[in-house]
Amino acid sequence: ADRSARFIQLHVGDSAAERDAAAAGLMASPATISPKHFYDGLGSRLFEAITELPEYYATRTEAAIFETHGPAIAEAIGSGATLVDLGAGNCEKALRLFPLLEPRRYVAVDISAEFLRHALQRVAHEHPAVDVVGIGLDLTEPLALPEGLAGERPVFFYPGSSIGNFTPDAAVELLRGVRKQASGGGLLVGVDLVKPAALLNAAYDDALGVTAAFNLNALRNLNRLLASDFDPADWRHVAFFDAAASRVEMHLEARRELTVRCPGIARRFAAGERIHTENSCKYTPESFAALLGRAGFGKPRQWTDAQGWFGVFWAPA
Ligand code: AVI
Repeated sequence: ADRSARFIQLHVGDSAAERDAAAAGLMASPATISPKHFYDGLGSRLFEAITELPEYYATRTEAAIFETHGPAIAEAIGSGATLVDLGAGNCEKALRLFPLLEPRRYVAVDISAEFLRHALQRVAHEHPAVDVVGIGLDLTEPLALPEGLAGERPVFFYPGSSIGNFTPDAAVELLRGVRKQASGGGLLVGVDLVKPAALLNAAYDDALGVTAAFNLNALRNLNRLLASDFDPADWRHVAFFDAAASRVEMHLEARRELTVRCPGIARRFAAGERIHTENSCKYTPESFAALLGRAGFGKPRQWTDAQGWFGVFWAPA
């Protein structure tokens, strides 16, 4: 018989605090929009499209690492754990691990609750032996899973280099929280590695303009949250690798002088002025192992592709 997925909403979006934070980012100099505002239903679908772009190597390179080293990774981790999928999206990556890890329970966490709910219906239908639980949560909020949910041997799964969207200090903070809840288990995490700037620049500024649409969609989401009047047509997508900071930065640049208005706020932008929307930090195998150490994890195992473009780390808690 089918089992249905349970769903728990831990963080409710559109709260007053979220609006205040978004308004403060808009008024800041330089202005900022948190990358969490990319991911409404459309944004999640645009991100799925990004992962299929020829320029965006990350998703397929990570998948190839799991394909090649799956058995070794499974041997390091063991089977029958609770798989806690951080930023589950369409759950596809975790589903590929099911035959290797044979989890008892699958806990999928994502900010885009509706998108996740939809994906989990399929997971529960296709894997009736697995206890499937969805959690609607913004990972910029402290991660506190309901008591007992992670089980005795929690395996946290954080693929896709989403950890790169936090600054290193914020990443350590997030991973410390994960480690505390992963006791008896550990963290399986995918990390994008430093590579030639031309490859990185193309990956974040693709020829079809899908990444540009993904970036601009944050303005629609902000309009919904703040009742602001951003017109995406006034803004240009900008993305570049900053080698000194070891990160790709995404920005939206005003095509002309303009003023964005919402209740109680008028923010003037000069032509060419930018809103910083995302950092995507790139690590070396050594710098990421050091970051895991700062978060309190034990010595990690790591696997990479032949070109050394992407790394998968298993860090015992
Ligand atoms: C989700 N995250 C890991 C993506 C990245 O590569 O930083 C988001 C993204 N931004 C632009 N393209 C993809």
